[in-house]
Amino acid sequence: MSNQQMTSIAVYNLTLELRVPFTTSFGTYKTMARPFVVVETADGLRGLGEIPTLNNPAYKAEADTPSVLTSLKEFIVPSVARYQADNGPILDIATLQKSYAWIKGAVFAKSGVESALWDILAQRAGQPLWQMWGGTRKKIPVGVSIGGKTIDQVLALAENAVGLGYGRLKVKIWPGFDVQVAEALRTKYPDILLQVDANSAYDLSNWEMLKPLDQFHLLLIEQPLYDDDIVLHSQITSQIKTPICLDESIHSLRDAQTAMTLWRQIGALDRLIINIKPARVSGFAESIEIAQACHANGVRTWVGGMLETSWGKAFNLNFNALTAIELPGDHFSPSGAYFEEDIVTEPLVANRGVYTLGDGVSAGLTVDWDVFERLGTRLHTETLSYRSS
Ligand code: OSB
Ligand code: MG
Repeated sequence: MSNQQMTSIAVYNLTLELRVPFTTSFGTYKTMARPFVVVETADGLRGLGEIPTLNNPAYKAEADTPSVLTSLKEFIVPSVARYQADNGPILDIATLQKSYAWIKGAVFAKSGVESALWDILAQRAGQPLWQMWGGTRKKIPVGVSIGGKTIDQVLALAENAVGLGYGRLKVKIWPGFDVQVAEALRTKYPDILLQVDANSAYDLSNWEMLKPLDQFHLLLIEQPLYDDDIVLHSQITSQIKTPICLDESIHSLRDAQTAMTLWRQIGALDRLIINIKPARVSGFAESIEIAQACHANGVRTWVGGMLETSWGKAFNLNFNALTAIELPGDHFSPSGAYFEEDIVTEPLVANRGVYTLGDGVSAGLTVDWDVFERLGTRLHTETLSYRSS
């Protein structure tokens, strides 16, 4: 027991090159600066947590690399160190969460430390993450997110994705690039599961432009309105048939409960869907609670992505083993591998649109630490002690 304490927490920043640029309503991304947290323990374990930031805060606040690196270095890592020094070894997730609970926000930054500790706990237990998390589904249907600048690009990416066997397409839309995109995809793929993501590109003056989407039997429209809004999204739900999915505006179980209260008031819980991005809700512990609470209320969920490396994607796929999660997630790139170079020894592969979870320990993958070190810079290391009593 006393040899399981954390001995250090290091913060890395990796430079990752997307093979194909990714375009959303808020910008195009190609080179990503991506923080990782490495935790080491006295019993010789090393845990790795990815923080799937974007380079700037165009998606939402505190989801950008500079803010996450600052939160980790200035507040979160010192707070974990101080807590362990004062209270003894941090050996479980609840205690880790307690060690930085006083820090408001910083959900992405916190999630990286939590993921690294999950990796350590799974290694120590000799179990896959899906088992640690109570998952039982081993075959995970895989969806893709298509971010193209033109209809031709979108159709090319869709063709590639369908060719790779993926059975669910999500496409990025914005004002002037919406109904015609959905129509082009629906015409070409009459039966595929199809959904759209606006990343908060519409407002109260123009969201009604989305009403014609109702004719394309879409699974959902993701975050059409403001990134920080839940209330107005519930109000427009009564005026459109396609279910509304929240992404940006959900940070916690409490936010999900707020949404459920609002949608229940309009009698439309079946038209509320929640995208669970573990980093956006501070980690997998909160994600599990959200998945279970939504499922218990008839609200469907799915696992969102943030262009993670295979390491981050494998965590998300393990989480998708929970049967409470009903819809396919954003787990694979429509164009094959996401990055020019990834940080694991074996690529993730889905077969005919289904990823099969194995019995491998933790994420079920092996980190290629040589590649990790080559792509990354270690920015900060904190040595942890604790007071033995
Ligand atoms: O809104 O879901 C989103 C990527 C970056 C930021 C926000 C989003 C996305 C995606 C990509 O849609 C999902 C993926 O394939 O990882
Ligand atoms: Mg989204």
